[in-house]
Amino acid sequence: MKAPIRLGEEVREALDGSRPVVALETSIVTQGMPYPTNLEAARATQEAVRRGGAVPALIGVLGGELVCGLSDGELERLGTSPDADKVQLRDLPRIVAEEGDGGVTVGASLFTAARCGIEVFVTGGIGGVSPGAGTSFDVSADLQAIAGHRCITVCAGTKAFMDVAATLEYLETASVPVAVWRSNRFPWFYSPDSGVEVEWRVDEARQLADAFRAGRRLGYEGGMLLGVPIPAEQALDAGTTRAAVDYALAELERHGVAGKDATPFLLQAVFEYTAGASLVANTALIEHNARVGAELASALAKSD
Ligand code: PSU
Ligand code: MN
Repeated sequence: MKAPIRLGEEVREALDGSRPVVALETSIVTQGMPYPTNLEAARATQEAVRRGGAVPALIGVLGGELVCGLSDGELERLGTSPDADKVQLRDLPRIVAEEGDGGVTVGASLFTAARCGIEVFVTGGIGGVSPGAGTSFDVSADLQAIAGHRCITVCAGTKAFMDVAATLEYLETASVPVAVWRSNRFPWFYSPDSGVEVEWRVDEARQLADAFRAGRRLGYEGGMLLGVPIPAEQALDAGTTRAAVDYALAELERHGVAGKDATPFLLQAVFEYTAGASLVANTALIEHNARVGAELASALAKSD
């Protein structure tokens, strides 16, 4: 049997030397963005991590091998493969056994990052509590994974078509500390402000690094969440986000799409409604998150 998780060489060296590493997901590459933007965005995100002084670790499944630290060739293979699955945490055992290919969601990425000892993970937007969750029970598995793995997730909020207030309620129930970067309100993915207030604002990476360390000393085993508002000059205005989300949710209902296909469907509907502007914003926000994530990983490395 192969080793359960293969580390990319650069990632292994960085971890061995206790240098900062930032984990990255790939469901955004295989389902979240169209080719070739998916590859361009993944490369730009890795570049932003490097500029911030950390080593990027793209996670994915290739031929049944769970890899933490995909090479550029492997990224390209994943981003052009028509058979690449969306691998949620529960899909990992099956896809590995079937020797399949797949992009990993936030949940599956956090599982992998935590097992490799990586403490910072960057994504665009996390899954959340969907607006119809009261009857559909559609609550993303990302939330449980954030609660259950000792890693800080850096995101621009939950995806805009989720119920932000309900998602934050869920995270409170799950005892996940939620901080927002230089703002008092949780971000809204394509737009900087969801209108929902949070208790914890951080203005410097060190503040969050200190809290993470404190949690570790106390024996806190869970994760933390950092919401990073998209920079205003790259954001969609709130009215556009609202209208695009309403349109996408109506389309979802009209087509009866549910389960793991819902998120890719909604992203595509928002893309169509905004004539591509959502994709530009999505690329910008993940790059920005990567910069903040690298700062955070550096602060954590220093505080060890
Ligand atoms: N945000 C994006 N694009 C994406 C996703 C999030 O802008 O593709 C992916 C992430 O991988 C996230 C997943 O973990 O969608 C959540 O899916 P679901 O809502 O089905 O749990
Ligand atoms: Mn869902």
